[in-house]
Amino acid sequence: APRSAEATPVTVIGLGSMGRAIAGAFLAGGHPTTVWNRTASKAAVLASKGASLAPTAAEAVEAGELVVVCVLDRDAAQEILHPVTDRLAGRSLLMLTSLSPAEANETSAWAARESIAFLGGAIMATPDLIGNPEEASLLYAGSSAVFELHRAALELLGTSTYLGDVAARASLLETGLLASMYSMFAGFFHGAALVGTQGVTAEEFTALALPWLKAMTTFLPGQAEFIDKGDYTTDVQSLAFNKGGLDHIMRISEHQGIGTDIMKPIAELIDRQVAAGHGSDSLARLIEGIRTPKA
Ligand code: FVH
Repeated sequence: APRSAEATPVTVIGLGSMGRAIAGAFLAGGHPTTVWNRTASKAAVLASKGASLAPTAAEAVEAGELVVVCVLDRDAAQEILHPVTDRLAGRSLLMLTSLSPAEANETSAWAARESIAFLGGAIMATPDLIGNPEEASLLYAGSSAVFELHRAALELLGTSTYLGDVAARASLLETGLLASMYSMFAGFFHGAALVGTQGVTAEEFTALALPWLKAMTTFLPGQAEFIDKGDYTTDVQSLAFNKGGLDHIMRISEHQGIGTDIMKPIAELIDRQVAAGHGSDSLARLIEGIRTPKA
């Protein structure tokens, strides 16, 4: 795309598979884009698309109003950024390196001490999805000024959601979303193993699982309401009712000779709540058992 006079100069530090996709999206959006990577050869394709290659991280920082860092982890990011702290002062720093919530808050506090405007981010996408707003979602937390100032550039990467000024939030929400994803996949794998004992293929199972799971997601807002109110009173599908369902799954799974590693913890969570006298409450009460792990 032609470079527009108004497009903010951006810098991308870290050209692994994600950093290359990010820099590519900025270039496609017409932003003057400077890149730096420890292994310089990874910048070649971006150079052929018009990126400027900075010989050092310091020079890369100086070229960008928005400096995006997407390297392996916090230690790698610190190794690169701490020696160039003075050059970052007065610029916008967007950290797209995966950080824990505590690391995100520490990085934000460091940036504040050094007069660096800091925005933390979490990428809910794989590199091939970057640039596609329907598939790629990015979560941001930290400086609202940085988010608003560079919003148009950020939208080039994917759908952008700002979560407030506490930097830890992006990482925390990312982790919650990933936990939901892994448990959904694990449940699907359990189901596929179970039906496979009677020769049903995973493909056949998927054709039924897709509309089923989609229909089940419509119950999530109702579950959220129970949780947020802290009131699990219900007259439908109580924990006692769901205990019957889980006992059934455990029995059939054992009978069919497959493992119960995925389902057992769910059955145990239900058992604990029922044993504590909450059998008539909603399934959403399981969150109380998760919040207070078994001693
Ligand atoms: N790829 C993905 O699907 C996920 C999606 C969710 C978010 N993650 C996070 O993004 C960060 C980068 O991930 P990546 O996939 O680009 O990772 P790699 O392809 O392995 O590239 C790693 C880059 O980090 C550089 N690097 C590593 N250690 C150092 C260091 N000590 N000093 C300087 N740079 C370092 C590495 O450089 P090089 O090996 O090419 O020289 C790469 O540029 C990550 O936080 C994911 O969790 C991606």
